[in-house]
Amino acid sequence: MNNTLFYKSPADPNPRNKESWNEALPIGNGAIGAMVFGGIDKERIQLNEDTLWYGGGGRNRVNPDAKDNYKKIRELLKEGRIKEAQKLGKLSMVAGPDCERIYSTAGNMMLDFEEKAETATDYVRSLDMAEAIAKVKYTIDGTIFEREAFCSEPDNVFAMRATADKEKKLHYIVSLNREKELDENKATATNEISMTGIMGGKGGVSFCVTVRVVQTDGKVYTLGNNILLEEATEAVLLVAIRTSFYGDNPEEWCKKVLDKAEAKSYAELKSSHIEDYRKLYDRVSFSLGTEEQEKELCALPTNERLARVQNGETDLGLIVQYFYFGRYLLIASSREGTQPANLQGIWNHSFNPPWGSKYTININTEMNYWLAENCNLSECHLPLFDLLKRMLPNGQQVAKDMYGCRGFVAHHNTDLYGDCAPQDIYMPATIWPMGAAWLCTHIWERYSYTLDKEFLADNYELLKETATFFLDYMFIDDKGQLVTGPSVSPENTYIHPSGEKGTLCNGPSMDSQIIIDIFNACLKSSEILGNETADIAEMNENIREALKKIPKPAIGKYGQVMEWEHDYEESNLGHRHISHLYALHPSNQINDKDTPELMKAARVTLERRLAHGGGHTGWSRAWIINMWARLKDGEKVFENVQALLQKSTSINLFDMHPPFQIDGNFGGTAGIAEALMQSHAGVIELLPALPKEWSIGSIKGLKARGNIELDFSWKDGKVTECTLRSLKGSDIYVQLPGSNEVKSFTGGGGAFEVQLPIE
Ligand code: FUC
Repeated sequence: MNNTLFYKSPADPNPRNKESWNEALPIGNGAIGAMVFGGIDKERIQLNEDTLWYGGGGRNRVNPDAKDNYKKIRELLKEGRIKEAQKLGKLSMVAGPDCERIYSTAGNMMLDFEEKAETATDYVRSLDMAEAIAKVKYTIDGTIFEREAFCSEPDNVFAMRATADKEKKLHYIVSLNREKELDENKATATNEISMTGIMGGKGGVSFCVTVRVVQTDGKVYTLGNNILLEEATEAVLLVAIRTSFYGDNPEEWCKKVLDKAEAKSYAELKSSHIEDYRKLYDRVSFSLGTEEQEKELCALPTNERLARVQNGETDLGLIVQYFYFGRYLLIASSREGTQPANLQGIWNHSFNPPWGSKYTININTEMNYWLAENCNLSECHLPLFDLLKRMLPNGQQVAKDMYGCRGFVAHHNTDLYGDCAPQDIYMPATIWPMGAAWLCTHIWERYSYTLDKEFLADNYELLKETATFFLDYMFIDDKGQLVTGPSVSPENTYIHPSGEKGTLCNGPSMDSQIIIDIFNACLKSSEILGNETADIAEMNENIREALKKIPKPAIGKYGQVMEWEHDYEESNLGHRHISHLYALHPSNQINDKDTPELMKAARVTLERRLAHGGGHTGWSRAWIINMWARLKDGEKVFENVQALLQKSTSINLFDMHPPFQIDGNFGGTAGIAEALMQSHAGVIELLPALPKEWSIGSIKGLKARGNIELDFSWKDGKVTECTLRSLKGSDIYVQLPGSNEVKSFTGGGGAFEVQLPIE
């Protein structure tokens, strides 16, 4: 039951009701996404396709004056002439146009039924996360109506089967609509309608959405641009969506995909979908509390459970569901060969979504993938590296044109086309040359978990080019340290000793921390790959020299980790970004073995932020959970998981920035895993930050670095059993809660498994 979200009433299917979208249930196959409302007289299926963006790629938006001015800005900043620096930055470094491309909805598929909503009884709609199927069921005049819908990865379609339990009671009219960029909306066969268009902006993709009604005992025909189904007992509705980004002729592609799907029975479509999905989903199972506790609340609809938690109750099962939902969403929005999960995964109803529903890469996109490795969905991580490869040539051009440097740079956003120039005219965020670098730390992260050398070799170029950029770009500042600049500590504001407020600065701490990770990843990768040509050897030598001069995390006057190179006051003490704790999480530069003093400082930092209202966005709260987990504070993990559910979660369990932003879902799931197991410090630590409220539980299938999969259970906070599988034969180092002893196990070369002796 913990795999099912359910509700006793529909989400209002009226597209004018913007609120109810956050009550609908998401399904997806990585490329196609749908929000299922579960309406009675009307059903709305809001559709998405992950390459349906405005405009094309290939624009060079770089401000031609950047190259001649960015070094002047460094000097102004050194001299404390903040206002002048910011003015020059705004005029000479902001790109034109200042906005990247924007993601869009594919539109709505509406189903009109003859029955009146008020006459329905026994209504229930649900999302079965174990099978990735959305379901609706209700009774009208003694007839039970049911629908179930899924997005199939193997068959590339949205499929929905509707049934009535009495013969010939099923009737509906299907139509498609979208408000913009619509060229055609018409019947394309006796059981098929289709809409096509071209997205605005130079090089915009052409798209096609095609719907077909098949496998029915009823009458199917079209009138205008509607499909009518009459006197049926059952019917299957298939939808294909495609844009020219993936290949020519989306219309033809949709037809072919539908022909293929139609040739299979619904049962076949469904079983291949389930089989494909479960290969990923079934790897992990999780429970918290006793079986009785788990059963107790399962009879309550999800919205009621959430309301209870929002009233201060604890619901361990809902935490498990939230964890499952994060994994579910990643599988549904990021499959091999599709686009990475954007700010909304793939689910977006708007033509002008918040922040363009792009890839914001000063935290959000990275957070989307924090769960990919430790929650055993490494394949779902892959689209991110495809995007990075698409960014590379653009980022090389930007490095050259904007900074006169070699290598690869991107700023705080990117889009479908991998645009790397600055985004917006927003001084706290826009001029920040670290986006590609932060994303590239994921290359090393994925390698650490999988030990997949082929993957590392395939992505090494990205690391090398990123490092090359910083070797060219960094400079020695007034403190004699090698730093970035002009840059920002996303998206915070400091107060200069002169009293002036500023965002643009030299040497924000986060930048140095990310570069340290990139440089180390480069050195380690070339050692592993044995690829030291003369060029690479020279670069590695330069990296080693540079590393000596890059500032390490330092402690400021309040005992906090310093956010800037100088110990400035911050103007907003409760700011949602906590960028300077990147070293604590996701990086491991601050940890209790090597840097205990910095661990204390990280705690002070977090407490200061929270005391002043930090964590007010969903993603900020999710990051805080991960940070408390790294600080080994179970109670703070608990408090913040509760707060995430209480303040930043809508009834469909979507994370609310607000508005909906998927990062908090993914970051929240990653943080729950991080509380149960960590492996960033070279040792697998079991239950490093277990809240006392979670004192009984078990988890199967988490992943630790070194390609080690583990299952363990606990009671009263103590591990009762644990199995570790070293899938590539790497040594296992493991530590039980409350003990400093590290147990080590070595295999005979290949994969091996150990059961932990628990005293
Ligand atoms: C960053 C954050 C905002 C928001 C946006 C998409 O700029 O500061 O809170 O999440 O990305």
